[in-house]
Amino acid sequence: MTQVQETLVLVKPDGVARNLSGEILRRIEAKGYSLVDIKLVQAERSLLAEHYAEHAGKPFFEPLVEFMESGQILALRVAGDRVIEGFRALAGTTDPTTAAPGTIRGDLGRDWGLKVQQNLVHGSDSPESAARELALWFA
Ligand code: DAT
Ligand code: MG
Repeated sequence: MTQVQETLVLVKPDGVARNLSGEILRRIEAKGYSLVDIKLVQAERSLLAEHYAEHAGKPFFEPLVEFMESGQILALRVAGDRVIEGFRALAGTTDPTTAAPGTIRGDLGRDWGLKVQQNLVHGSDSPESAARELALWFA
Protein backbone atom coordinates (compact mmCIF):
# COMPACT_ATOMS: atom_id res chain seq x y z
CA MET A 1 0.00 0.00 0.00
CA THR A 2 1.38 3.37 -0.98
CA GLN A 3 2.04 5.91 1.72
CA VAL A 4 3.40 8.81 -0.36
CA GLN A 5 3.24 11.87 1.84
CA GLU A 6 4.35 15.47 1.94
CA THR A 7 5.78 17.19 5.00
CA LEU A 8 6.82 20.69 5.98
CA VAL A 9 10.50 21.09 6.81
CA LEU A 10 11.86 24.40 8.07
CA VAL A 11 15.54 25.24 8.30
CA LYS A 12 15.26 27.57 11.27
CA PRO A 13 17.14 30.90 11.54
CA ASP A 14 20.10 29.24 13.30
CA GLY A 15 20.53 26.79 10.43
CA VAL A 16 20.35 29.51 7.77
CA ALA A 17 22.67 31.86 9.73
CA ARG A 18 25.22 29.07 10.28
CA ASN A 19 25.22 28.28 6.54
CA LEU A 20 23.92 24.77 7.17
CA SER A 21 21.01 24.90 4.68
CA GLY A 22 23.04 23.00 2.08
CA GLU A 23 24.12 20.31 4.56
CA ILE A 24 20.51 19.83 5.68
CA LEU A 25 19.22 19.69 2.09
CA ARG A 26 21.98 17.23 1.28
CA ARG A 27 20.79 14.87 4.02
CA ILE A 28 17.15 15.08 2.86
CA GLU A 29 18.14 14.40 -0.75
CA ALA A 30 20.65 11.68 0.15
CA LYS A 31 17.92 9.88 2.07
CA GLY A 32 15.95 9.81 -1.19
CA TYR A 33 13.19 12.32 -0.50
CA SER A 34 12.15 14.85 -3.15
CA LEU A 35 11.95 18.61 -2.94
CA VAL A 36 8.57 19.82 -4.21
CA ASP A 37 8.87 23.50 -3.27
CA ILE A 38 11.40 25.69 -1.49
CA LYS A 39 11.57 29.34 -0.41
CA LEU A 40 13.42 31.70 1.92
CA VAL A 41 11.01 33.51 4.21
CA GLN A 42 11.20 36.27 6.78
CA ALA A 43 8.22 35.02 8.77
CA GLU A 44 5.60 37.27 10.30
CA ARG A 45 4.79 36.86 13.97
CA SER A 46 1.19 35.92 13.10
CA LEU A 47 2.36 32.99 10.94
CA LEU A 48 4.74 31.78 13.66
CA ALA A 49 2.10 32.02 16.41
CA GLU A 50 -0.27 29.99 14.22
CA HIS A 51 2.45 27.49 13.32
CA TYR A 52 3.33 26.93 17.01
CA ALA A 53 -0.24 27.33 18.38
CA GLU A 54 0.07 24.02 20.30
CA HIS A 55 2.80 25.63 22.46
CA ALA A 56 0.95 28.87 23.31
CA GLY A 57 1.23 29.57 27.04
CA LYS A 58 4.36 27.45 27.60
CA PRO A 59 7.41 29.20 29.09
CA PHE A 60 9.43 28.78 25.89
CA PHE A 61 6.67 30.04 23.56
CA GLU A 62 7.67 33.72 23.49
CA PRO A 63 11.42 32.98 23.14
CA LEU A 64 10.53 30.48 20.41
CA VAL A 65 8.55 32.99 18.36
CA GLU A 66 11.26 35.65 18.84
CA PHE A 67 13.93 33.20 17.72
CA MET A 68 11.92 32.21 14.64
CA GLU A 69 11.48 35.92 13.80
CA SER A 70 15.18 36.64 14.23
CA GLY A 71 16.26 35.77 10.70
CA GLN A 72 15.34 34.08 7.48
CA ILE A 73 13.84 30.58 7.41
CA LEU A 74 14.18 28.14 4.52
CA ALA A 75 10.79 26.47 4.04
CA LEU A 76 10.64 23.16 2.19
CA ARG A 77 7.82 20.98 0.91
CA VAL A 78 9.30 17.48 0.88
CA ALA A 79 7.72 14.33 -0.54
CA GLY A 80 8.23 10.61 -0.17
CA ASP A 81 6.81 7.41 1.22
CA ARG A 82 6.47 7.87 5.02
CA VAL A 83 8.43 11.13 4.78
CA ILE A 84 6.72 12.60 7.85
CA GLU A 85 8.20 10.06 10.24
CA GLY A 86 11.29 9.68 8.08
CA PHE A 87 12.26 13.33 8.32
CA ARG A 88 11.59 13.33 12.09
CA ALA A 89 14.06 10.44 12.32
CA LEU A 90 16.63 12.36 10.25
CA ALA A 91 16.15 15.44 12.46
CA GLY A 92 16.58 13.66 15.79
CA THR A 93 14.94 14.46 19.10
CA THR A 94 14.14 17.99 20.26
CA ASP A 95 17.04 18.57 22.68
CA PRO A 96 20.20 18.85 20.57
CA THR A 97 22.47 17.91 23.48
CA THR A 98 21.02 14.41 23.65
CA ALA A 99 19.81 13.98 20.05
CA ALA A 100 21.48 10.89 18.61
CA PRO A 101 24.72 11.34 16.68
CA GLY A 102 23.95 10.78 13.00
CA THR A 103 20.90 13.03 13.15
CA ILE A 104 20.76 16.67 12.02
CA ARG A 105 20.25 17.94 15.57
CA GLY A 106 22.69 15.45 17.06
CA ASP A 107 25.49 16.20 14.60
CA LEU A 108 25.02 19.93 14.03
CA GLY A 109 23.24 21.23 17.14
CA ARG A 110 24.16 22.03 20.72
CA ASP A 111 22.74 23.89 23.70
CA TRP A 112 23.56 27.60 23.65
CA GLY A 113 22.25 28.32 27.16
CA LEU A 114 19.17 30.17 25.88
CA LYS A 115 15.49 30.09 26.93
CA VAL A 116 14.57 28.17 23.80
CA GLN A 117 16.42 25.31 22.15
CA GLN A 118 17.87 26.28 18.78
CA ASN A 119 17.77 22.95 17.00
CA LEU A 120 18.14 23.82 13.32
CA VAL A 121 15.05 22.22 11.82
CA HIS A 122 11.32 21.76 12.14
CA GLY A 123 9.45 18.78 10.71
CA SER A 124 5.71 18.14 10.81
CA ASP A 125 4.85 15.44 13.37
CA SER A 126 1.73 13.84 11.81
CA PRO A 127 -0.30 13.84 8.60
CA GLU A 128 -2.74 16.29 10.20
CA SER A 129 0.10 18.64 11.22
CA ALA A 130 1.68 18.38 7.78
CA ALA A 131 -1.56 19.34 6.01
CA ARG A 132 -2.14 22.25 8.40
CA GLU A 133 1.45 23.52 8.28
CA LEU A 134 1.87 23.18 4.50
CA ALA A 135 -1.29 25.26 4.05
CA LEU A 136 0.19 27.94 6.32
CA TRP A 137 3.66 28.13 4.73
CA PHE A 138 2.80 27.33 1.10
CA ALA A 139 -0.65 28.92 0.82
P1 DAT B 1 9.97 19.51 17.90
O1 DAT B 1 10.56 20.68 17.16
O2 DAT B 1 10.98 18.43 18.15
O3 DAT B 1 8.69 19.00 17.28
P2 DAT B 1 8.30 20.75 19.92
O4 DAT B 1 7.24 20.87 18.88
O5 DAT B 1 7.93 20.09 21.20
O6 DAT B 1 9.61 20.03 19.37
O7 DAT B 1 8.82 22.22 20.32
C1 DAT B 1 8.99 23.21 19.33
C2 DAT B 1 10.34 23.85 19.54
O8 DAT B 1 10.37 24.56 20.79
C3 DAT B 1 11.50 22.87 19.62
O9 DAT B 1 12.00 22.54 18.36
C4 DAT B 1 12.49 23.59 20.48
C5 DAT B 1 11.64 24.39 21.42
N1 DAT B 1 11.41 23.70 22.70
C6 DAT B 1 10.58 22.65 22.92
N2 DAT B 1 10.58 22.28 24.21
C7 DAT B 1 11.43 23.13 24.83
C8 DAT B 1 11.88 23.26 26.18
N3 DAT B 1 11.42 22.47 27.17
N4 DAT B 1 12.80 24.22 26.45
C9 DAT B 1 13.26 25.03 25.48
N5 DAT B 1 12.87 24.98 24.21
C10 DAT B 1 11.99 24.03 23.86
MG1 MG C 1 6.87 20.03 17.05
